[in-house]
Amino acid sequence: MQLFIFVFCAILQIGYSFVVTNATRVCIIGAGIGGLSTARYLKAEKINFTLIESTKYVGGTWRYDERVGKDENGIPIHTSMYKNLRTNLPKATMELHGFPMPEDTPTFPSWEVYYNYLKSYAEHFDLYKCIKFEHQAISVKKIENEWKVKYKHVPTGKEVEEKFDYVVVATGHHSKPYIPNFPGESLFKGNIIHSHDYRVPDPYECRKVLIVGSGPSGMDISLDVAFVAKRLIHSHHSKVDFNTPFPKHYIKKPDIKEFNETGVIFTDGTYEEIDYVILCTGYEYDYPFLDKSCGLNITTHSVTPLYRHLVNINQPTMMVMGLVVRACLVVALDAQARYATALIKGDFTLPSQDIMMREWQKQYDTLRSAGRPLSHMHLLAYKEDEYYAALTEESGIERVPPVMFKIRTLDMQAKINNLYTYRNFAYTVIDNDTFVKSVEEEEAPRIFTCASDS
Ligand SMILES: Cc1cc2nc3c(=O)[nH]c(=O)nc-3n(C[C@H](O)[C@H](O)[C@H](O)COP(=O)(O)OP(=O)(O)OC[C@H]3O[C@@H](n4cnc5c(N)ncnc54)[C@H](O)[C@@H]3O)c2cc1C
Ligand SMILES: *[C@@H]1O[C@H](CO)[C@@H](O)[C@H](O)[C@H]1NC(C)=O
Ligand SMILES: *[C@@H]1O[C@H](CO)[C@@H](O)[C@H](O)[C@H]1NC(C)=O
Ligand SMILES: *[C@@H]1O[C@H](CO)[C@@H](O)[C@H](O)[C@H]1NC(C)=O
Ligand SMILES: *[C@@H]1O[C@H](CO)[C@@H](O)[C@H](O)[C@H]1NC(C)=O
Ligand SMILES: CC(=O)N[C@H]1CO[C@H](CO)[C@@H](O)[C@@H]1O
Repeated sequence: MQLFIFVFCAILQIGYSFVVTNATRVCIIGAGIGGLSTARYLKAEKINFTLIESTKYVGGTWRYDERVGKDENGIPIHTSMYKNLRTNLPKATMELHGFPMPEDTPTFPSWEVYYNYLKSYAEHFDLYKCIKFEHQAISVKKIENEWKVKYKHVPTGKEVEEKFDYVVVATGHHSKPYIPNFPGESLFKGNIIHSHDYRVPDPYECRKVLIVGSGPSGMDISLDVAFVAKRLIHSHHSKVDFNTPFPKHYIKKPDIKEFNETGVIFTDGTYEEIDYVILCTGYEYDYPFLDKSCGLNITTHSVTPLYRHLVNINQPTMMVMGLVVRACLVVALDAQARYATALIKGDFTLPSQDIMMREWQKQYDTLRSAGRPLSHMHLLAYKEDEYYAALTEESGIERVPPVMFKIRTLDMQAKINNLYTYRNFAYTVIDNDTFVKSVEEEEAPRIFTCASDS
């Protein structure tokens, strides 16, 4: 009997595809775009799942919350939204499969318009009743052939343990701030926050503000704060040649050398007096609930080894969604959810663990020999469309059309040309490969309320 079980399990392990029955159980962690999409497709296939979400809400990071720190249940506030945020990608690249946004949606909607879209998505596919709100995953363990997931009802602390065949991790990765240490920062008398806690520009009115970092948040928050600040100092080392006509009170600086009581000395030896610092230094990958038995190696900026940036090679019944960067993340998440569903349903089987590992090792070696950091493992960038093609070729899911990548590329160019005007363009999809770019009516320029620009 024992031998029989062993052989049976071994067969299951080689193919990595269970026969789906009503007994197959999937655990989805997180009800942001990744978790909601996965729930939608599993539900359509009548595959049994449990979706746990630590807050009372769907939509993940898209639900703005004016609070920072902890919520009413003592859980760290997850969202990194700020009040004036508008999407940095046009709506065409942020639409979920077969669920168009309302006609009157602006090309670059506010967080609020987009969040309402996500809520209507959850309503349309009747997902609310499938979600265990205010339940937080606290431990995920692989024991023999099963996943043991422990989760907690946060208001009462009551813990539950459930067994699953598959685990889909969809907890996002824009929530735990990455905070570098700077020499002398403990001397500094001003206030330092991370962009995760940035909400409104009001506290910076007529102040001297230092923004650190030039990622999407660094660029966008710089503009938001510059409207009210007296002086906006932007420290970064991006090699991108931003052509934006910044106002005169926007001052570009290199990296920080050190802080003192009143300000910052930069690596070029110059000094600026500073009242407030906003660190737009990005986020850490953080999956505190994943036990060692999951077989993933998680560092600040990497999660390895993964197949297709999604499947945990050491435990291929676990998927970690949305790790890719420099991509249309929403359509990427949607495609990953369809791929995951096809895998669980048994529409296709994964290659053997050996083959997946060898492929991963090849990518790793290429990266390392090019002297690039491990974090670049998750970079899609110009390989984005190839990624969608590969997902489809392997799993048979409907392909994300190449037009998505094309629009993102042009939007990125427009952003580099002028951060103040890139949202004045509209992108209309014509077919899978083509789109039309047009100029929308320009908004009235916002004025700088403290600094004069003359
Ligand atoms: C400021 C900002 C602006 C952005 N702008 C854009 C944009 O313009 N266009 C674009 O395409 N993308 C943008 N993004 C990227 C954005 O992350 C994705 O659009 C998308 O929201 C990611 O969805 P997700 O489901 O992976 O994660 P999230 O939206 O982060 O959702 C994760 C969910 O998991 C829950 N959770 C976390 N831990 C647990 C746990 N232990 N147990 C249970 N539940 C848990 C959280 O409460 C949350 O609801 C932006 C991100 C940020 C932070
Ligand atoms: C899912 O599985 C559980 C446990 O076996 C069962 O109680 C429940 O009815 C199933 N749900 C569906 C929709 O099949
Ligand atoms: C901080 O350093 C600058 C540049 O050296 C100097 O001008 C300023 O007085 C220093 N501040 C204090 C409080 O020492
Ligand atoms: C995890 O990855 C880091 C970064 O590549 C590496 O230094 C470390 O040895 C790895 N740990 C394990 C257990 O594989
Ligand atoms: C667009 O692509 C989808 C998916 O590959 C395909 O089903 C559809 O026929 C294509 N449409 C056109 C007009 O080519
Ligand atoms: C995968 C599977 O077998 N699903 C079935 C579960 O039970 C419902 C209701 O009896 C069926 O409709 C599904 O096909």
